[in-house]
Amino acid sequence: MAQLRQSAHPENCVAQDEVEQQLVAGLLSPHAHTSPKYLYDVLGSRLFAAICELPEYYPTRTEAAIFERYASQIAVAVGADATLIDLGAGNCSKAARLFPSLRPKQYVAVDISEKFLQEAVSALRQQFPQIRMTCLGMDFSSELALPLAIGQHRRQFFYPGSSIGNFAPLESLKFLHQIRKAITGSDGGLLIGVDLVKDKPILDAAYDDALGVTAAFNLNLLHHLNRLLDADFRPQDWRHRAFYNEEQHRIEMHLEAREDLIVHWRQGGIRRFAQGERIHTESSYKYTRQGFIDMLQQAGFGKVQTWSDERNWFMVCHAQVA
Ligand code: AVI
Repeated sequence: MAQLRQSAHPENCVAQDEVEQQLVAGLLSPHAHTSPKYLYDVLGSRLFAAICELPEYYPTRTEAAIFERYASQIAVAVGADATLIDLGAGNCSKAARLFPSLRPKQYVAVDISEKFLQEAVSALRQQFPQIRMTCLGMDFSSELALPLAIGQHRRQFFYPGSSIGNFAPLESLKFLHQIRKAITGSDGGLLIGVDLVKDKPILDAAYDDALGVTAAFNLNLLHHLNRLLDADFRPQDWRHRAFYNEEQHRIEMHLEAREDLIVHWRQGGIRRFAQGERIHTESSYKYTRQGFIDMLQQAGFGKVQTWSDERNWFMVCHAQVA
């Protein structure tokens, strides 16, 4: 299930006109752009799951291998009996794999679609009856306001998959700061997966795979926009473009017009695109180990422990409150 993803079905929870206003403003701007959350309608979420299986897309399996290899050290850092708060939980499978080693007291699954969470969590309840489980349907990308009923004790946030990379650095800092503020006691922390800077050809291939699954994921956004805006985008008029921007340390994903085009949407909305003009649909920032540790500390965290794979392609961090 998808990850900035906090918005698997944005139209279900944000007021429709707010969605429309945000999308139209992005499309009409000189450098057209859309928020990556709109990549995750039902088909988009399935395509993202397929991306995670691709040979070129290393983050998911590299992170899983780190969690497996260092399970006992990570468990010591997190500590038993925590309130494990899984941001963008999706089908909860990543957290569930850690339950036997982390042994949390309470598990709080947070994602945009509460219905989807309920299904995933009810299966887990039978498997792990000793863990109290709660589902929270909310879009935490703009504000992280947890209900008072969520345990204040040993809050350990879990944000895997390098979803942090889909925020621009300043937004990431703001988001990490919000997590820090939501950790009420002195014994909480954050367990987070971060994709690391590496050679451009590896990154380019991870976001432009030979089978064209990432291209389909990107182009599917146009179907989603058509539904949200009553627009007339034709995926065949657009080309997937994804590349690593070495100066900005980020993958940029765009849709590029194959020819001069006019797109219409509801209430007379219209945008001309010249051949080669692009819509920027996602950025995926890559960090250095020290750069990310500095950001965690700027956000108010204290001691940071990190674990990585042999190639140093991906990193799992545990940050304690200061
Ligand atoms: C969800 N997120 C961390 C993915 C990434 O790598 O930035 C989304 C993705 N976009 C294309 N491929 C994967």
